[in-house]
Amino acid sequence: MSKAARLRALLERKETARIVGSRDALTALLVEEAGFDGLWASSFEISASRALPDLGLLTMAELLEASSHVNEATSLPLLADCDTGFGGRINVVRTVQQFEAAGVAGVCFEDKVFPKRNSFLLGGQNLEEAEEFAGRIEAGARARRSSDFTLVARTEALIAGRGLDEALRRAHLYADAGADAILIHSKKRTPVEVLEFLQAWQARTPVVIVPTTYPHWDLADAQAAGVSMVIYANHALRASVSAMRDVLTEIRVRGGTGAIEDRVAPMKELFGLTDVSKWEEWSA
Ligand code: SPV
Ligand code: MG
Repeated sequence: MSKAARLRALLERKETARIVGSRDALTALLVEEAGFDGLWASSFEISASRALPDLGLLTMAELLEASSHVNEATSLPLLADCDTGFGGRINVVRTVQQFEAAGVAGVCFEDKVFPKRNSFLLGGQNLEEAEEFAGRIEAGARARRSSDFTLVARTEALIAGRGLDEALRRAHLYADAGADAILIHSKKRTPVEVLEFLQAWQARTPVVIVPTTYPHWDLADAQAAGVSMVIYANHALRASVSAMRDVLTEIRVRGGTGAIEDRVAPMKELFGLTDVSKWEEWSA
């Protein structure tokens, strides 16, 4: 089964799938090792790992390169975060062509105006006109070579404070245009507005969520409510930042690495993760 077919099967199965934000190949390996179903090439994480804010600064080629590294590291399917699609319809078409050719399983586009701002930043959000965005989805759907390649349309209507009716209107337009799944994003501290959306949506397509601000919503409850896929979008990066800060402070304060030696992964573990013995067989 191709990675694209596997992503599609994850979205269509009964059990809620869980995918994890991965900014690089090593993160992807750890996500696979931990037993998750797939990967999310997060524009927030990839930007942050280059010390850049998530403001649509990275080009399509930069996100494609980072996504390819993530994709090649494991056999898990990758859903790539392609922000607003880097322009108009023709840019979405080329994005679909390039990501599909790279073996990525699917792409996600969001209905904000370029350059987008991360959904959790304070301040307003500019939504793209719904019909214009639907046109991009329609063009992207036509541009793919394999019908298994997944197109996720993400509406930011709730993030922009435009309410449930507007979120539903947009989601229906995007599904009419050929989106395979809808990502409904919310920045509320509870899943209340996502639940309202799910109830009204009636499973017209699979629904994807990013529960960053409502982390206590039980997976079983999300599944019962009809969520097809959960994205843990940024936790591996945030865990790394916390761990690196702690260790670096301690090394500086203590004047050496002795005290933290048993808190960092042994070199042997990295040799294993990077498959050094397999590579050395080539030179033997
Ligand atoms: C990302 O991880 O880049 C996302 C999710 O798009 S969010 O940060 O919630 O916008
Ligand atoms: Mg993003």
